[in-house]
Amino acid sequence: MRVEPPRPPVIEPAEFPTNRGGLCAKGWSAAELLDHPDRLTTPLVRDDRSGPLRPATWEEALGRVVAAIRRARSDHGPAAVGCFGGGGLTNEKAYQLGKFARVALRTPHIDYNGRFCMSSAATAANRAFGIDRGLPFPLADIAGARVVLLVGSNPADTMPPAMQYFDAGRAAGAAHIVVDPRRSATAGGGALHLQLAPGTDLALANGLLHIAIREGYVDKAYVDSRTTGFDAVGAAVAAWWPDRVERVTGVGEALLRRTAQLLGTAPSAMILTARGAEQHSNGTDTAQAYINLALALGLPGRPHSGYGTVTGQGNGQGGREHGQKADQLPGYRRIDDPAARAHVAAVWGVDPADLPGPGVSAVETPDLPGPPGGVRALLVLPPTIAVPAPDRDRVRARLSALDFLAVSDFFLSDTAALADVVLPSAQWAEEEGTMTNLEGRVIRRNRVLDPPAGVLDDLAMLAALAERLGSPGHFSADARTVFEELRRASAGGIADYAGISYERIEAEQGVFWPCPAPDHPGNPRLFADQFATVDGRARFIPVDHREPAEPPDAEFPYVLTTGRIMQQYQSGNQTRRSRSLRLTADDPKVELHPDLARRLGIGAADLVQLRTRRGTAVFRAYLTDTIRPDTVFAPFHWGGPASANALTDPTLDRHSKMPAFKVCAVAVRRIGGPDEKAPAAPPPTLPSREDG
Ligand SMILES: Nc1nc2c(c(=O)[nH]1)N[C@H]1C(S)=C(S)[C@@H](COP(=O)(O)OP(=O)(O)OC[C@H]3O[C@@H](n4cnc5c(=O)[nH]c(N)nc54)[C@H](O)[C@@H]3O)O[C@H]1N2
Ligand SMILES: Nc1nc2c(c(=O)[nH]1)N[C@H]1C(S)=C(S)[C@@H](COP(=O)(O)OP(=O)(O)OC[C@H]3O[C@@H](n4cnc5c(=O)[nH]c(N)nc54)[C@H](O)[C@@H]3O)O[C@H]1N2
Ligand SMILES: [Mo]
Repeated sequence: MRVEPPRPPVIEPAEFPTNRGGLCAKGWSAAELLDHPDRLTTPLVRDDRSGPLRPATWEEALGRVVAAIRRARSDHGPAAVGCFGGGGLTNEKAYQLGKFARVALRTPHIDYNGRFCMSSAATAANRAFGIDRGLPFPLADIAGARVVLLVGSNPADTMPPAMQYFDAGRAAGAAHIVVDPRRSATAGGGALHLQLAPGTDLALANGLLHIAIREGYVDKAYVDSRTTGFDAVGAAVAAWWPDRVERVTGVGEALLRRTAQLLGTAPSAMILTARGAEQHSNGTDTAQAYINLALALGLPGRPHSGYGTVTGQGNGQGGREHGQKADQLPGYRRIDDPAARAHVAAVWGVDPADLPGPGVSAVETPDLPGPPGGVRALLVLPPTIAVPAPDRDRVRARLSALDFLAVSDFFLSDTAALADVVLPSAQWAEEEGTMTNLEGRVIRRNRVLDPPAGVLDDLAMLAALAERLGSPGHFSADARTVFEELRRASAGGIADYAGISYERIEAEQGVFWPCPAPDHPGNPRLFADQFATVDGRARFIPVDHREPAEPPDAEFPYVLTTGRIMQQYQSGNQTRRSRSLRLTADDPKVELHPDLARRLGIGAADLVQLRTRRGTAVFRAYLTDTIRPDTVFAPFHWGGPASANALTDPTLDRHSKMPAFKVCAVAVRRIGGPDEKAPAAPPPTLPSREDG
């Protein structure tokens, strides 16, 4: 970014090995948000629950947070205070928040929005490989893969700068097979499109492995020398013969055989999953089934080959490594491992016996006000909960039932609008730190601007709170100092950053973890010789398909799936405020097949109500033959009346606690014509601004 006084700053392309100067529309327009009029520049407090938020000094706001924490602790014990973090935070902030929860608050209850994102694939990769690094190879390797199976991933809309590597592979004749209920922009340019019914990805994977075994595509030497447990998986897929898979998934036998043949005979092949396959109540087992397939074909560790999950948020990878997960300590250590506790406690200068144990997961956190011993006071660092969590109305009710809610953000989110205290935070260009990208490459975020007057960054805010709480240990407000501590805390762990420094990141354009020592080169490609398991072998784990929790029935006859559009980001708290993005996508649309629309009497651009067992939401109809006729697709970027998460199913994956965002039963009906006003609610602003 180039900053020339006066503002606004200008974003320009730069040579960097991951994106090679490419950004998406949201990146190019991100500078618009730095001095946006909605920007929070002073803390806000509420004098009583039904009253409005009003500006306050930092002294008053932090005083209120500390008083609420003390009250919850003395009335109900330390576990009555909870923290909620996010994959948008820098490594330093995620690390500091995890430490703050365990040391300053002494609560087990901290979790983060990656629970809604990465947790299924992370759990599966840990089980199979003993390590969870989203891509175990650089993004650029995709260009060299002769076959790529993309399962529930739409990078053309969700990661446009990554598409150059897919495009390069396609131009060189690679076959890309896309598994998606929609012919997405990514599927459109691929060789094959498997348009399966939502929630049937596991049956598809088991069916492909079944064919691979039958047709002799299994790499026996690899399976014998590098893995364990193949026989049990072979037995588990024996009953998934192609015509049964066709009945369950809706993908024809010929396409299944062709896919297995392409994967099984290619000199190099990659299998990539993303949220379409993972955000299900069987998401972990589904990711596992694709790992089983990759292992049987001998892919992980071979050049331009392997299994990977395409991580989402800017720091989705680093955000899941350094302790803001309920069961985790820095360096991807387990909080229930005595050796890990001893190591981290020594770095933090506390007694290991004083560190709490594992807490509950993100979706369960707002449930806690109910039972005795539950969370009464919650500190939310970045994410928005009220928009991205499943079954929104229940979540909102739970948040309102808390004794105290504090939120830190740079714009008033739907969640912040419910808070007792709102703390204004710095934005990306105004703070230093590191992020770890989807390849496991640790990169720098440089500070090029000062935050607006009155704004504290999150590190300084946490340090101020820790001091006021009289916390043991040291909480620095300086990102470099925190990173130096993170290096020591992660040393010897799975995600080992001990050898990474700000200077090396700068000089080497990022460093891949694990990097245990300053003279270690970092590790761009994992698994060439061994896996991170105790015996160095990867694990096959048998998994079986289960029906989605909520199959369609007479009252809710269709399948709802949700996801992203190119121009909006997540809860929309940032992108819905961007003038240039609003010009192109401010009208929440539900995708319907024209045949379904005709049957329901719905025309193009009509207003449509979606109804599920949780609630209702209103979207404008977008008719497209790229979607299955039994399925509708709604983006989740809007709150208010167009909230997809008023509809979604909160059933959790039993291993990862991931909600079933990608499949539930829905009823669809027309409620108005194309002239009726769009249902998009603007993002929340301060009351004074609404008045004037
Ligand atoms: N139905 C449905 N729901 C979904 C999904 C889906 O596919 N379907 N996907 C899920 C997934 S994968 C994800 S990742 C979640 C994401 O959903 P959210 O967690 O809601 O993600 P964001 O909108 O990025 O929220 C981040 C908030 O933090 C603020 N913020 C960003 N950086 C910082 C910072 O450094 N400090 C502070 N204090 N604030 C910051 C932003 O302004 C924003 O308000 O949604 C999940 N919800
Ligand atoms: N524009 C934009 N880009 C983003 C984000 C954003 O909010 N907006 N968020 C970022 C984040 S946090 C994430 S996690 C990534 C997510 O990136 P992706 O996983 O690519 O995004 P989604 O749109 O959630 O889902 C991908 C595809 O899954 C398909 N799908 C739905 N149900 C199923 C199913 O049952 N099976 C299969 N196989 N496919 C299914 C959808 O049709 C969709 O095309 O994107 C990142 N990039
Ligand atoms: Mo995500």
